Amino acid sequence: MHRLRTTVSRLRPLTAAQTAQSRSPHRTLVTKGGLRTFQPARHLNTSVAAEPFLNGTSTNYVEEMYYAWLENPRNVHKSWDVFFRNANAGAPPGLAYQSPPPLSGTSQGLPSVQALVGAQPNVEKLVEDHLAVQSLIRAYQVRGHHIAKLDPLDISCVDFDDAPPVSFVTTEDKLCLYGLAESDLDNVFRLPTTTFIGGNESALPLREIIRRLEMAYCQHIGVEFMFINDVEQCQWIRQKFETPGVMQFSLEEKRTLLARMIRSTRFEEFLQRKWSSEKRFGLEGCESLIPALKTIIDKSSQSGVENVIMGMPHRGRLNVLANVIRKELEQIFCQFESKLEAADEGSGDVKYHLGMYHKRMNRVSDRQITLSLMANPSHLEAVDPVVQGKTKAEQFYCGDTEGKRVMSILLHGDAAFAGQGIVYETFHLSDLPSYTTHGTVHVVVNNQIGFTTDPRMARSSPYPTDVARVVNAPIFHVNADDPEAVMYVCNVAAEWRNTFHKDVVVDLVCYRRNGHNEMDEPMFTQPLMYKQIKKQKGVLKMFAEKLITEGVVTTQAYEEEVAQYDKICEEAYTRSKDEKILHIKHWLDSPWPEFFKLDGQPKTMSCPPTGISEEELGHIGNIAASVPVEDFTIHGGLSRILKGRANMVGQRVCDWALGEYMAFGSLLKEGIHVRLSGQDVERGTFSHRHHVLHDQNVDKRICIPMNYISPDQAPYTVCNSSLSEYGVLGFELGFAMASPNALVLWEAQFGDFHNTAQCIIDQFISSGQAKWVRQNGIVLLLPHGMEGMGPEHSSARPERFLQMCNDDPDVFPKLSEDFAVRQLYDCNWIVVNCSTPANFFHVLRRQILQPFRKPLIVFTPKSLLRHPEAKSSFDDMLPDTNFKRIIPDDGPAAVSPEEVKRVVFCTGKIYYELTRERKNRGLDDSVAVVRIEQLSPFPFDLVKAEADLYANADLVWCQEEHKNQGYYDYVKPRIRTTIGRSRPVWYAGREPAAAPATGNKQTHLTELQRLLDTAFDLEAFSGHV
Ligand SMILES: Cc1ncc(C[n+]2csc(CCOP(=O)(O)OP(=O)(O)O)c2C)c(N)n1
Ligand SMILES: [Mg+2]
Repeated sequence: MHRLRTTVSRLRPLTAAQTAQSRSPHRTLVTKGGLRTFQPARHLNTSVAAEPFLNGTSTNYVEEMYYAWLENPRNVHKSWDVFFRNANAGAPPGLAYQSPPPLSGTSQGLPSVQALVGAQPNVEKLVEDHLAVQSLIRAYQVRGHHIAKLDPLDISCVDFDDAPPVSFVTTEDKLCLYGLAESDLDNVFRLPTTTFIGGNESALPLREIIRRLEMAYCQHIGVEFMFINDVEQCQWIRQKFETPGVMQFSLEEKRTLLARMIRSTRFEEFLQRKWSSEKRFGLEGCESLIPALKTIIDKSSQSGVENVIMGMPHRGRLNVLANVIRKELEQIFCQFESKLEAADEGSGDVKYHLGMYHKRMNRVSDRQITLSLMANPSHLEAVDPVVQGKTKAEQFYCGDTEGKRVMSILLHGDAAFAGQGIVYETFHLSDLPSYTTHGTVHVVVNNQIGFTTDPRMARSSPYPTDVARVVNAPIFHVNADDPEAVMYVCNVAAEWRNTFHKDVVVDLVCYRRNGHNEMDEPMFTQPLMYKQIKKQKGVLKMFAEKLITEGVVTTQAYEEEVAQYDKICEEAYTRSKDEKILHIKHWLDSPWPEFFKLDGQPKTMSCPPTGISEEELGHIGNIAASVPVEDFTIHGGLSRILKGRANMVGQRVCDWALGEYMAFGSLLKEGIHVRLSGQDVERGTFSHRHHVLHDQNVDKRICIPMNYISPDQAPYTVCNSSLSEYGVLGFELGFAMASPNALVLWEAQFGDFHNTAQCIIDQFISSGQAKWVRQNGIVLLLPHGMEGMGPEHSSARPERFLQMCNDDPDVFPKLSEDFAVRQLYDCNWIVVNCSTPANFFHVLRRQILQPFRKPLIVFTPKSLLRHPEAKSSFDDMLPDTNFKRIIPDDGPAAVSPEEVKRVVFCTGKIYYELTRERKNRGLDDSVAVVRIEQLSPFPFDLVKAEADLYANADLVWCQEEHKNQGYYDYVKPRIRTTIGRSRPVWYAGREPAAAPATGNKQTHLTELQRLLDTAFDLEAFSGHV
């Protein structure tokens, strides 16, 4: 009602001359992208209340009539003509409408309208009927997918609240739901601009309208798109599915499709024949996945995409490797041979987790294309953000700002897509400026089961794909037993992605012919489903029969094609027997050829000094203290911070934030891209960083001084992320995979939040290299420290990271000249807790200057950010200075070490509390405090030197964390190994506890004092054994 009022009240009378001149331009039928829209610009004095047929639901129809009349009064029925003329002439409310004149047999207006008019007794009925037809069309567009024949098994478990849909035509008796009757079926109705079913016709008989809608929306494709907010995008989709005859393929396309189906099907059959008792998570029941992917790739390649990065779960993975990525078959087959020796270090991984990288010619587009499938863990969907990060990085490094050259495809299982929260987190990155990959094509292998669980127990939404609606991604459900329909939607999906650069989902509704894996008995849990599946004819057979019947191929040609592929498999199988050694390296998804020697080894085993020149320190420091653009007003508080930085530069010292600045700035200057991502990282959670300045007077005007260091520097990316850890950390890990020449850092808001990303840490960061021989230099900045802030926000859980380090606590390593670097090379990740800005600066630079890549975990401070003593002189950052794995005591204790009674080993911020307490107690010459800055790999050599230096001292490990947490369990056995167990290693710290910290400030302080008392009570351990 409201909309009509506003529309009608905007209609205004036209003079005859105006009408003649300006009718057509006001009706925009086709605009950008084929969109047909109205732009109402006329005003007509009439009243809704006084014209009873002008009710709210007739808005569109009246508009349609009005514009048709504007184009040519003959386009509409005489009664409308009279009405609009009267209204335009300013007829008072209620008087614009007159009863229709009697119909004459002569032609007036469109023939279709004539037929329509002939059927309608009066205008009121005419309006109602047209509205009915409009809502009927809309109903098909919105909910046609509810009744589409999507399920090959026809046991559909999609549970709509109102299923079966009551307000739907499908049978003629339902016409009454729309106020239409069977007698209307042959009446002709003008089609609204929101449909393309007419093709070149603007009006159709109702019967034909329904038939075409059923063809478009209710066959083997179900299109879900009407929730999309963008009208142009909706129109685009309507056009793709509604245009008559749109889904036709050439003979050649059909034959290619058949060949792909043969490969997909016969590959699984071959594996089944040769290794019937091996797990392979076969694709049987969804063989059309292979042509689906190939279609998406072909179409994208034709649109200019050169690089496709894919992530997928177990189901059909070997088939994708063989038939999409084109991994050599013998390499796949030899993985089934259990006697193969492993050629690479590390654990390796099972065959259906490994990745792959391959550059080849795309036959359809005749262009080169690089395809990679990322290695992934068993953890379903965990690879999604990793793929997105890698894709973003590849786009970034080749200057592809719109995603025209690099794209990602993500495959999903139905249960995992609906159940795993990481899917949602990943979708929410899809349109964020620093995280978008400009559209991903998602393909769901919807076999209507997850392991043994059927969808009624596995999700609360009708479809497994509903999660995609949050980002307005269109969802194309398709019956996977119809390869042509699959191919069609995949074409549209690829076109959508390459047109709008937004996500799209293809839901392949299929079944799983066998159990979860080939050993599993599905009848235990899904007896009825599997009875049906046993009756189900294979899709290849059905499709081949169809094409043979259509005369597209002969039986003989089909059989020859099958035999030819079987032969290819047999020959590869024979060759695979010659393989004696298994090279995981052949399964690398992200090679860095120039970074390593040809054999994949690092080019050297040394790391140059990580310091920089005085001049550079001064220059970067000045940038950090400045606003390098004109007329930019920053906040007064920030001016003070920048002034403070300028003072520090004048005094040649750095605080934590400035140390970080020096590291980033110097690397950028050396051409290394730096990307810092995480929640609120631009300013820094603790308001210490301020890498992005905001103009206080101009909205969205920002300045990133770090990008003003030097004209030929690498770009600096600093980006506040969505409030996600799992998704964003995965993304950054993927970003770091693309190039070794980038420092990619993820910062947790507080360190303890990292555990919502635990899967990325456990499955990828800690063990990725061992499993997939793939290095990664990602840096995790985890704010950590007991500041009396309560159980949360205190601990980044160092114990967890240390527990996953691969160095042996019981073996004192062989020392060599390159020990420090070799140790780094051998470890699975580096764990540090720096106590000085200079050491933080060095460890960040070492990440890049070392000749290999390792993940780096940094427990970063909170109170030290502003601690007056936690500053470093430029002297500690000059050329020839390096990261210090341990920082020995340099006070009176070190002058007369033999007098020292105790060595307190510690790490991180407790150092400052220890030295203050030591001073207060006057123990500077009898207690040495030694900081272990690099916890892992453990600096056995340097700790030994310290223990030897203080030969008469007892040894204490002091930490502020609880005993069952922090570092104690990690360092104690290693210190003991270092000293040959000649002395005990005592503990000074908090007692074991369940929670990481107390919520009571007073208790916090009491605990702290108690542990300091223990650390400096030289008798504390006497008599203990
Ligand atoms: C995060 C996670 N939880 C549990 C599992 C164990 N698991 C392996 S496959 C599977 C069922 C997956 O179902 P679906 O996503 O529908 O894929 P399908 O096997 O049917 O292709 C489960 C639960 C897993 N791999 N990952
Ligand atoms: Mg499934």
